[in-house]
Amino acid sequence: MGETANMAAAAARRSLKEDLARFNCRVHQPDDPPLFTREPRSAMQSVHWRWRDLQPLLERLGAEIELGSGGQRRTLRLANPGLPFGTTHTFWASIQVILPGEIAGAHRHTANAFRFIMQGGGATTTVDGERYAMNEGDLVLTPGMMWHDHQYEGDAPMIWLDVLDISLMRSMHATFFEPGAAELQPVAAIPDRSRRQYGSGVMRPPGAPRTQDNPLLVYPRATALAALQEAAGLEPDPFDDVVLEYQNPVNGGPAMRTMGMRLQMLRPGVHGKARRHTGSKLYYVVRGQGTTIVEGETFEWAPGDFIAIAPWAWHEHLNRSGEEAVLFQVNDFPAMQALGYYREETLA
Ligand code: GTQ
Ligand code: FE2
Repeated sequence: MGETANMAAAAARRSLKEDLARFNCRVHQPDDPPLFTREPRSAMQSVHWRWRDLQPLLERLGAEIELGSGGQRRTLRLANPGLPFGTTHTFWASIQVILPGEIAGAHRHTANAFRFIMQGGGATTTVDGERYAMNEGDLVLTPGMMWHDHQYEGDAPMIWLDVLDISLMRSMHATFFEPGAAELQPVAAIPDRSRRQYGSGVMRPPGAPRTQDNPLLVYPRATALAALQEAAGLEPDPFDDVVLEYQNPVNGGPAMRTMGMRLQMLRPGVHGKARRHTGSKLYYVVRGQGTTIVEGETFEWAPGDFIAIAPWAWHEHLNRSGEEAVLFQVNDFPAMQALGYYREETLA
């Protein structure tokens, strides 16, 4: 084609585009970006947050940020530098700081949330009237639209990891939030009801629950660690060494609808196989030291560190130390699986 013919063709394409746009329509033209990529491409970055950097920031937050009323929270958010919002494209992870005598007032929202207690103990959280103690290593769930407030009477600041599927909720345009009528909810006469009913993991009151929704709201540290010790007697997992998922005791599925939580032990000398998958995840180092290699980048982690893994990024874990390492993990696999978008690949 000559120069004039080229210009005429470009003008015709532009004219077609403009005519279609007037009616809120489009057609794919050769100079448009493709609809699909061969494999996932994510702006999310794999990131390592170090406890030695986070700790002074948490102290500053405690000293400089007032905790307001109306359901406010004081949190240090782990912000992904590749994204405008979120720790990953599906969830926000934050470290919540609560000081002696404080109340984080009642509210509810569509986002699903949970807390994994990082340091300290003695706070309580009330979820739809059910009150739970929060102590180091415990996992407490706040499923979507359940009322929740936190109260702390201890004598030193306490911190926990909060994870909410806020980025997913926002991308689904499904944000609802309501402040509570009062700062604290009325508390039911029987404490820890769901743990008394379902918390042993092996026994429960007879009779079928009415729904498949997870009735269990708390997973105490001692229960989770005992299960992990038992699992250490199984054949090792080729990727994760010893790994267990926090389960919905009614159907054996993940504890939350959108987010999966796991506890993992990497024993000294272990070198897990590499894997990549759709969906994102975040590790919190509960104890020990180790290495995670993500797309050729080496993250040397220590207690209190966080590591986010981007979608479809190759990653593998090593423990070159002489002691066991324990990682807590949150992922978005339940949401991905519900939508049929979960895929993974491993090296042969
Ligand atoms: O504790 O209810 O980190 O609503 C973000 C939003 C914690 C909470 C967060 C929340 C909460
Ligand atoms: Fe909340």
